[in-house]
Amino acid sequence: MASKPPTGDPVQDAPQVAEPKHAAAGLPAIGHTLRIAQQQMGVRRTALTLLRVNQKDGFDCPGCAWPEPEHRHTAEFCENGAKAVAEEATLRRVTPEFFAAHSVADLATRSGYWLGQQGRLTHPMYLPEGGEHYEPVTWERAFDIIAEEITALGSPDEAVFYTSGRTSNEAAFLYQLFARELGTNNLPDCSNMCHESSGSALSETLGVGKGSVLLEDLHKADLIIVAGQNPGTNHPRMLSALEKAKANGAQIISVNPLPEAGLERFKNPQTPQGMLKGAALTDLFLQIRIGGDQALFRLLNKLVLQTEGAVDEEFVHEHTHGFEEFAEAARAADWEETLTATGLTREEIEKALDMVLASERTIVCWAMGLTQHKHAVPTIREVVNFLLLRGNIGRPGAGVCPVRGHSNVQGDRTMGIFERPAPAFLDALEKEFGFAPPRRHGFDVVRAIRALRDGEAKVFFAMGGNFVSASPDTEVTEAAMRRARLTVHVSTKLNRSHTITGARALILPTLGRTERDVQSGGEQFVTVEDSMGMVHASRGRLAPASPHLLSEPAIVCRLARRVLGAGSRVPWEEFEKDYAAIRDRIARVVPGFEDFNARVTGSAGRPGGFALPHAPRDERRFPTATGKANFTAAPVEYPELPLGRLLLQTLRSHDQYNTTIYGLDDRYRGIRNGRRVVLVHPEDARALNVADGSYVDLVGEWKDGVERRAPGFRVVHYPTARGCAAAYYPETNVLVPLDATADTSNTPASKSVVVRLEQSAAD
Ligand SMILES: Nc1nc2c(c(=O)[nH]1)N[C@H]1C(S)=C(S)[C@@H](COP(=O)(O)OP(=O)(O)OC[C@H]3O[C@@H](n4cnc5c(=O)[nH]c(N)nc54)[C@H](O)[C@@H]3O)O[C@H]1N2
Ligand SMILES: Nc1nc2c(c(=O)[nH]1)N[C@H]1C(S)=C(S)[C@@H](COP(=O)(O)OP(=O)(O)OC[C@H]3O[C@@H](n4cnc5c(=O)[nH]c(N)nc54)[C@H](O)[C@@H]3O)O[C@H]1N2
Ligand SMILES: [Mo]
Repeated sequence: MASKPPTGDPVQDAPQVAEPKHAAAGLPAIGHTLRIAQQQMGVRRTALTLLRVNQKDGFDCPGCAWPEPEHRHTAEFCENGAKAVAEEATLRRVTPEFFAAHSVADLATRSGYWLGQQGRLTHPMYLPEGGEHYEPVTWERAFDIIAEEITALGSPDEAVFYTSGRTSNEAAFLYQLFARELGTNNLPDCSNMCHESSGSALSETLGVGKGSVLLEDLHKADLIIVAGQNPGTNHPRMLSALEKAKANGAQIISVNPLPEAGLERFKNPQTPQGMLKGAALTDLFLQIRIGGDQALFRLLNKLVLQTEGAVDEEFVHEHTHGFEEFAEAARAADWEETLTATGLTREEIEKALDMVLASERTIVCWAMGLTQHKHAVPTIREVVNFLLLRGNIGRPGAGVCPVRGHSNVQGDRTMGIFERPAPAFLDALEKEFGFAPPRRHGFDVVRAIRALRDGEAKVFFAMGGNFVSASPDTEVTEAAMRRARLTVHVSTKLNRSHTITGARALILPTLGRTERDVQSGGEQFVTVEDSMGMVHASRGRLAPASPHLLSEPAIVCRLARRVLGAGSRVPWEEFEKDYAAIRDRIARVVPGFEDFNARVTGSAGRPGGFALPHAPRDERRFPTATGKANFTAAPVEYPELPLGRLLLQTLRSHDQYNTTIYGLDDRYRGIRNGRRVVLVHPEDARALNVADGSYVDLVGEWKDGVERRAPGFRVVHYPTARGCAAAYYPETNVLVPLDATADTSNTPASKSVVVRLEQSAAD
């Protein structure tokens, strides 16, 4: 039997703190996973479901975007993937009776954890203007309401269509098609808050905004640098790849303000040796100050340039542009400034240089620790400079590896979910469907919030996600949402975004990855693209959480038919009936998807799927403005830290998936039973006079002078880099100013927030 959801709230947040761990995974991880899974699903369903994750005829793990090895054991699942599955396949239900018992005002006082624990949404629900409770509504009426509000707009650009990264290729393609036939490019997505900085930096320098390595490249590398990423928690299956790379002789440098357990040692639960002892992963740990990465790579580049024979002259000459200007900037890199920016020692940087020079094949992996800073784009460009110098792009065992978050966030972009679509993509849509898509750029996440705040956007529609909690500047974002005429969420689970609504609101419940999707044309499957550009099928097997759910593609098709009417050029009915018809169109519009249906279903469909073409990786061809790989030379930046302040990064605990909270523990960091903790170096804590165990308010300081306060955080003395602090998101999103974003990519700078600590009133 599955257990009942918690009833009381706020759930008692009373953090207990022990020593952080030095290894990830292993037996306790599996025990812990099964406990969480069985609470949600019961024993039988747990066994049935977990066996299907990432199998050839099963569903794609909704956990993360890390790719699948070609041969995998039946029981190979990771702890956090299993938690993501259990969260979706839970037996708990949120029914119309639940909404009758809880007003929206009541739900708005609940924690995100409590909301998520209530279970799966079962019926479409409607909150009428002035209403206090959501009421059940038919699908027809729900689409009528949306059509009414969209038709009343002065322009289609007053509607915003958000996407989170679990949406399948098929649903994403239809969704952008609907928005564009309606007449807007307002397609913000979670990528805007995630790897947008990677996309911006990579498309400018390499011509493709995606990673250039495949899984097998990791196994062949001599050196893997993992910067700004915590794979032990967020991409646990990556640890197996790092273990294999090590076994093949690779060295690993980890660059991080925190000593993350997963990168220290990996206890592979799949092998007996791994379980006992575990493999040490990191050979060199560079405990960098927050935001110091650009300075670090710049200095390494200078040192490489100064080393006789270290530059791959032939590659630079043949394939790159802008070398001289870059080299001049790099030569000006200064040791003193770099030591200040990074907090590292000269010896550490020299040790790193030796490893760099000894490596013939180098890969740099990164995630949010690099992308969510004001200078994120120049930082990632500097990583590209670093790889170009030694010809580490476009050959086996080398390249750029931005490790994506949501399981299909990369695929959604490939399908056209983007507020600034390439003209070639729009041309292809126009040719295929015969309507003229809008060419004006749309709103990204931050601009969408401003538009809602300023009354320029009036309808907000979300395909998944939890916009209100994931977005920065919580108070500003919530006020912006409340100004909307209509807010609509296509969701599997209850979350805070359902409680902070426009004048009218709808919740449209949908099928999850694990569930069987039957349409009038028969049983359907969908496809996804992983972090390395591999496309494969995903087929759910469980009975849907409720008979009233519609799939995401069906929701878009019915919505489009209702809103666009007979004038639409798109055969929506045909698409809803059989998703193969959608894939046929994708094959004609999106390069790399030729013969899509045959390749993804036929005998050619390997378990890992098929690889999308990637010109820099496959043929050292760089589709940039110059036709070459571009070196770039930006001034070195790093965050300024006023005296008596700390630089706060907002990150994930081990028991959460973004805004979905699985539990209150962060096991590897030694924290239990609470999330309102702030990790501070003991020396900094002493200087600031905050004892371990005392309670403080985190107070943001930003140039607009507005006070942003997150109250009541327990101080934890923790071995982070000096001057730096860490606390969990989404609780700390109140501190991230809407206007504090990365240059070029406009990604919220949620990894470098200047804060002061104030003794909490109640302490
Ligand atoms: N279980 C689980 N899996 C997930 C997610 C989840 O929430 N839970 N989220 C998914 C999503 S959408 C994403 S985008 C990924 C996120 O994956 P990660 O990027 O690993 O997630 P974060 O917890 O934000 O961790 C950021 C890491 O960067 C480090 N860091 C912070 N600032 C800096 C810096 O200035 N320089 C350097 N070098 N390091 C820095 C932090 O100490 C931390 O180790 O994970 C995906 N997978
Ligand atoms: N301060 C701070 N803010 C951040 C970050 C940070 O590191 N620090 N990270 C940013 C990043 S990297 C990201 S990606 C964003 C995440 O932003 P989002 O993607 O918007 O947020 P999630 O928490 O992943 O969304 C969870 C919700 O998705 C719904 N859901 C789950 N599965 C499905 C499905 O299959 N279909 C549908 N329709 N709905 C589903 C459920 O209702 C659930 O409540 O947050 C960003 N915000
Ligand atoms: Mo993400």
